[in-house]
Amino acid sequence: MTFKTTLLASTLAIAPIAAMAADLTIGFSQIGSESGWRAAETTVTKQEAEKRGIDLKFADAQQKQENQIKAIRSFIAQGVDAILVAPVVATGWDEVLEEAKDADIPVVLLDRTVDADKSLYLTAVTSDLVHEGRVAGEWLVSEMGDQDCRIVELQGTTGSSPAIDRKKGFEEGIAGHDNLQIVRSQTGDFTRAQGKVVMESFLKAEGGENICALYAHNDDMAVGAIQAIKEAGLKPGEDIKIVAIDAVPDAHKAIAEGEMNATIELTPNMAGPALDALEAYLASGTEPEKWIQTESKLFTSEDDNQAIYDMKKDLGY
Ligand code: GZL
Repeated sequence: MTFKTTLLASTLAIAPIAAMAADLTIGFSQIGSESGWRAAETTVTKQEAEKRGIDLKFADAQQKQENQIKAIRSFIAQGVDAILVAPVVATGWDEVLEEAKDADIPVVLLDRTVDADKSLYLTAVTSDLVHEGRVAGEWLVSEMGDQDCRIVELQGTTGSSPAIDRKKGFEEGIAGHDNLQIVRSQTGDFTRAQGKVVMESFLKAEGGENICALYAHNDDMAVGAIQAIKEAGLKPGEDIKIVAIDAVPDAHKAIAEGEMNATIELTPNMAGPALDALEAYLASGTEPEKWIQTESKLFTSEDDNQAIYDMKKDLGY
C-alpha cells in the first residue's frame, strides 16, 4: 500500500472511534464529596468525558451504597453504553454487577476495588493501596529511627478497599520495628470533620504528650486532626509527626508550613485511563488488563511544597 493510502486508511480507522466516543453515553456513580481528592476526581472525570465528547450521566451517592446501586440500576434502565463506579465499600456489588453484565453494559471501577468476581467488571483503575500504606510506614520508620513512637491511626471509610489495604500496607511498613506501636486506630470516614473529632478523642484518651505520630488514610482527615492538635496546645508536624495519603493542595500547604510531614500522591485522574480502555473495548472489543494501576509518589518537606500547592490549587480539589 502507498503511504497516502496507508494514511487515509489510518485516518478512516480513527474516525469511527472518534465518532464512537462522541456518541457514547456513560453513567458515573460517584461516592460523594467527602474529601478534596474526591471533589478533584469528579472535576477531572467530567473534564475527561467532555474532551471525548462523551455524554456523562453523573450520580452523587452521598457515601451510601444503596444510592450507588440505585444509580447503577437507573443507568442500566437508560441503556447507557458503559458505567463508571467508585465503590464506597468493597462488598455487596455482585447482584447489581450481574444485572449490568446481563444488559451487556461494561463496568469500570474507579479508585477503589470490590470483592466480586473479576468477570463482573471490565477493569479497575486504582493505585496500589497496600503500597501507599507501606510507603507511609517506611517513611515513619526512616523518620523515627530507634526512637519509641506511639502511633494513632485515622482509618478511611469502614469496609472500603483503601481503608483495608492502607491499614495492611502501613502495618507491613512498620513490621519488625517494635519501637513503633499503633496504640489507637479508628475510622474518620475520610472527612476533615470526623478526622478532627476522632483525633480529639485520641488526644483525650492517650494524652497528647504520649502520642508521637499520626497516620491518616487520607489528607483530609489529617487536616482535621491538625486543627485538633493545635487546639490541644501542641505543634502538629513537630510534637506529633503526621503522614497521610492523597497529596491534596492543603497537605502540601501544611507540609510547607511545617504542620505536616509527608503525603503520598494519588492522582485524581482515574477517568482518563478508564475512558481510553472503554473506547478501545467498545470500538474494537479490546479487552484491557483487569487492573490499570496509577502511580504513587511520596512528598516530604524536602520537596517544594509551596510551588506544588500553587500548581494544584486550581485543579478542582
Ligand atoms: C482512594 C480513594 C480515597 C481517597 C480519599 O483510592 O478512594 O477516597 O484517598 C477518598 O480522599 O475519600
